[in-house]
Amino acid sequence: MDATSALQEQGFVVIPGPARSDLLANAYTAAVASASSDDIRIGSTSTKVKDFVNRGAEFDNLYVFPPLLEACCRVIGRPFKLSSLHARTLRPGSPSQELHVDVPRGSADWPLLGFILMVDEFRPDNGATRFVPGSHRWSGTPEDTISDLRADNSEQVLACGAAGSLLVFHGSAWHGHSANTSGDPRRSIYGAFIPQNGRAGTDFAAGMQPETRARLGPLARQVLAV
Ligand SMILES: O=C(O)CCC(=O)C(=O)O
Repeated sequence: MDATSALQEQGFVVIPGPARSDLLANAYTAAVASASSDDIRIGSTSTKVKDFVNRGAEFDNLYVFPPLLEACCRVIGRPFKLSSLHARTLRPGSPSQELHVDVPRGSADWPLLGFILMVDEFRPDNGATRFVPGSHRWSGTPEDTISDLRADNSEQVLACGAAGSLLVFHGSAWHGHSANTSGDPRRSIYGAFIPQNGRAGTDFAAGMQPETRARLGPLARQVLAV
């Protein structure tokens, strides 16, 4: 199945990403190490660092990557903008995340196009994102339908890929990270696009650093709505 059909039929697809995996890993390490504590959130399974629009030129080509914008055109189908771009390190020993959808149908932020850039390889043992294929077309949500949202689902499929791969998905697809039973962190940069009239998770205009603004071309300005 080609990438367009996979996204349409299954609700997710893994494609080659925009950056060399070794350069990406180095840039991620440096960006996370230099983040101030205000920008870091330590959750129960993951450590997150916000706003990767302002953490270096190495990340600029991600949110204007042509296959990602083409996926937005197909899934969102009207003018869209970037809503968020964060880093997530899923710590070793973390349990599965609850199956969920990213926004409710009917919200101004729907349809949402999600993406996850795999800084490390995503494998069955390190928390690869799990999806229930085709669920983006169902009207029900996991909360309405499933009693144990963390349990393995009989229909779930793991979105595995080499470091540097890009996972692109429909925000209505039932998904969540699986358990990281490996001894290593699983690192990623993740974000979402929403319709232009939706409410972005990050106000990129307010947080824009002068050096970032100086690098932005017309396409990036449009995508960031700045
Ligand atoms: O990192 C992942 O594999 C999925 C994360 C996710 O779905 C979320 O945080 O909403």
